[in-house]
Amino acid sequence: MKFATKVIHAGILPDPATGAVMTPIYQTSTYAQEAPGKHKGYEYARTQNPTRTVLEENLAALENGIRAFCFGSGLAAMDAIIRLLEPGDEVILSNDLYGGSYRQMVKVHARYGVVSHFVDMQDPKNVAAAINDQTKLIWIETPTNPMLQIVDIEAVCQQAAGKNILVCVDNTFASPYLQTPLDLGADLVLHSATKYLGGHSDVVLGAVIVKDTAIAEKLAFLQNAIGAVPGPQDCFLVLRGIKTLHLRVERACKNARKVAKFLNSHPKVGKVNYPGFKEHPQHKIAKKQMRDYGAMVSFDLLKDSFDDAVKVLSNTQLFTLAESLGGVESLIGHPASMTHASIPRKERLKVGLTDSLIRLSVGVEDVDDLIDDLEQALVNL
Ligand code: P1T
Repeated sequence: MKFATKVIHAGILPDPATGAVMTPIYQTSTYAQEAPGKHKGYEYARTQNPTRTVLEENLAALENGIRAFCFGSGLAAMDAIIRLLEPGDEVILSNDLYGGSYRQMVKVHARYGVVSHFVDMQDPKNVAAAINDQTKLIWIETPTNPMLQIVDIEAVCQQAAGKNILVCVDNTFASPYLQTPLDLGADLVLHSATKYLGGHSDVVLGAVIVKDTAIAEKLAFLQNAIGAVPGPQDCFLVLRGIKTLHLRVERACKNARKVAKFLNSHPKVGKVNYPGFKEHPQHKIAKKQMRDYGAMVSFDLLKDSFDDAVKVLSNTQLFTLAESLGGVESLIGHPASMTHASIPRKERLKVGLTDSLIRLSVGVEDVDDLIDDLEQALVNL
């Protein structure tokens, strides 16, 4: 099945009980049993829910995995993955990544003995240099949030091969329409389905997709034992969003290309981070592993001024100032004070996350209106 067919049909059949074409929202906490242990495969809704089952089967198909597990948020999904590890185990992560992922490793898992190393993954050799006998997991974000660096998934997986090290790719920024990391050698894929999968800024949900039965069994146990599961209505919303994933992402990528070009030639703008530019240091890798270059763009101002950044952020009319990304509407954000505020300034500056860095999630509106909006916000600096 091709991608555009999978989003609509994979794992989705008319409801067996009624024929309902749209997956029903099974708003129930429990299921009637005929006799103890005699039931239809559903016992209690933390363990299984039919709406969630359909979403999990659809996600497994989109990422070319064997099973998917849904959680109450992207960070809850990350927490389940880290709980595959033992105290003393070490994790190597991209040094540019979502602030909440950094905070979870440094402020939560570190207390239970899981050690994090943050390295520049733009060069896979840096990953190789950080591997030791305790390394059990490599955590890749690509494109990275918010600097839009690209990590060569295949090359990093080769560094981990044969060493009993799992590789997880946070595929939130790309979505499975643009990139399928399991095909490139990764063991796990994480999604904040809050973003492109949901696509309408109306739901918070996370997912993990795997290709190995033994890891699937461990995650199924953790999902039930810890219980950070999403409700059926949220699963329904993500399922509905996924049906148009390819159309939305295709259009958003097209818009982002034009927005990035506009910014790149603007006299008030400094560096524009967008993997679609030939000058982007990993453009060739992006071209190799992605279908298109995504719809996230970040840039700083020629004069690195926090006050000027605040002016731009406060003056856009169509780009809404808000955290999050991946919805149909364009958003604008300030990573240093918003999504990445939990990362110490010194660490942020190391990857180029300046005080004036502005991040755009380009939506599916008419791109001329988006460009006019940015122009009027930049013109009076
Ligand atoms: O918000 P949640 O569903 O828990 O997902 C966390 C998460 C994980 N991974 C990446 C790459 C992310 O960007 C996020 C959430 N990010 C934002 C809210 C943001 O504005 O960047």
